[in-house]
Amino acid sequence: MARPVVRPAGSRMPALRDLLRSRRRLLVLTHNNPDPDSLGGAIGLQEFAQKAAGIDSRIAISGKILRAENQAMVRELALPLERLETVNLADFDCFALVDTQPGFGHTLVPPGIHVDIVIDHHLCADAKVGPADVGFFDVRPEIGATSSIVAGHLLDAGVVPSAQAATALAYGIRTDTADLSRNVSELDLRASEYLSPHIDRQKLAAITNPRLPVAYFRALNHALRKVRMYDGLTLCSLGRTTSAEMVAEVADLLLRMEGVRAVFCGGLVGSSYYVSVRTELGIDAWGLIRAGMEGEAGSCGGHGSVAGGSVTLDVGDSRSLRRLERRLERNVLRAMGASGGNAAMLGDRDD
Ligand SMILES: [Mn+2]
Repeated sequence: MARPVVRPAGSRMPALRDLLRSRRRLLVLTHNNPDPDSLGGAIGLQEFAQKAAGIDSRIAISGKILRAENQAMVRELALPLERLETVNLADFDCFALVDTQPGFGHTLVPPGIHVDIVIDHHLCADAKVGPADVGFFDVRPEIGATSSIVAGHLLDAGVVPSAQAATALAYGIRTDTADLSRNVSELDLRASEYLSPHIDRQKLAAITNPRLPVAYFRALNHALRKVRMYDGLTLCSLGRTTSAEMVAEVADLLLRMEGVRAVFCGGLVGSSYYVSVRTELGIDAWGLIRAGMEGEAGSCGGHGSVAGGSVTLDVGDSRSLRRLERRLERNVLRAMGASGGNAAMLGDRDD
């Protein structure tokens, strides 16, 4: 499959290929509740292992595939995902993490395994490993999507991507960069161009616009009633909600509101309070989420205009939830230099 290519100077591809060639079987892991970028990166790395290094691999996930679009991605592209708890780790002599790093709050690395490959684009204060601990450590916060980094390695190896890998990688890039409109680097553009002729357009359309369950509209309706608008800043705590994805989705939607420069959204799922931050160009989302979660027992990560995190609530009653919501709101308002007294509500108005 490989054809000769002129590789850009400084490509890290040969190091990845050589490491994989020295192993027999690779297991690719993502963060919990994998999103399109992590799934795209995982499928792309599987393709790289097969076509550039000639080794077999499998992909194991933990948590659930939550968003309707992400479920459609798995279904339409027939992604070969297995549950981490059903995989026999002794079958593998190589382990990779994509779109996350060991130590991140939303990532489960099974005890006793050594991670050999880390490919990611997040900044995170909780990172437990660095380049010295991992055979191939490729973390580039300046890149919009992990899928772009993986596609770059396929490109540098001269691999012609399958429709499955090209479509998955392209959808990963598309979701993490909001259609190449935010956090975009030269590599994101180059990767998109490389993948474009190999994408299954029909499947991509089916993934982008899946039917949505009634429960989705109920959760959205509930969320919109909780929106609090300050000058340039919009906050929304969904209270108890269906999934972390719902929190992220509401945050994406609210950033589109006229005049809004930053969005801070949260919602409780089980005993975890998930936070999503979205910002306009010029406001650092990671800085804002760190300011918001100051003093809380939680973890967060992000890059550019997108950040996410979670806080564990030991007592998940509504009083502790409300107290947490108030603490976060106070911190965020202070960080944005806004005053707490003048919120406008979106819901419960007759106009
Ligand atoms: Mn990503």
